[in-house]
Amino acid sequence: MAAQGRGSAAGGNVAVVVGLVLLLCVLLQASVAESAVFNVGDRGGWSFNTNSWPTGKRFKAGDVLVFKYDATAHDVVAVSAAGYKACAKPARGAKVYKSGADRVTLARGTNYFICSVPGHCQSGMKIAVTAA
Ligand code: CU1
Repeated sequence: MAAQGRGSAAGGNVAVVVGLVLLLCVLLQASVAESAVFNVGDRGGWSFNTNSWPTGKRFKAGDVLVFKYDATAHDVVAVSAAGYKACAKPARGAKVYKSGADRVTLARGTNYFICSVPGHCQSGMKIAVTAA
């Protein structure tokens, strides 16, 4: 392939294009590596049985979780490990998100979120996301 193109104008152009495409790939990869954006629950959004969604995914501090849901039916509350485990009523002053399209930046360590509507957390509307 390289031998065929050598010396011809067409071969030179192909090499330039390939070089540019490679450069673009490297640049895109670099920007992705800085911080990733995850849609919680993928297409289903933030809903029941989302607790298994983080399984097998790799998160880093600074990555962004996007919670999409019907704001009249649900919310998102950042809770402690104990609050997550027990599906406890969030403590006063807990960070509550309720726009229906919330973006939350992950802190290093494990980040816990539940829906505070009674019964929802117990139905799996909870996630624990560990950011490296
Ligand atoms: Cu809910």
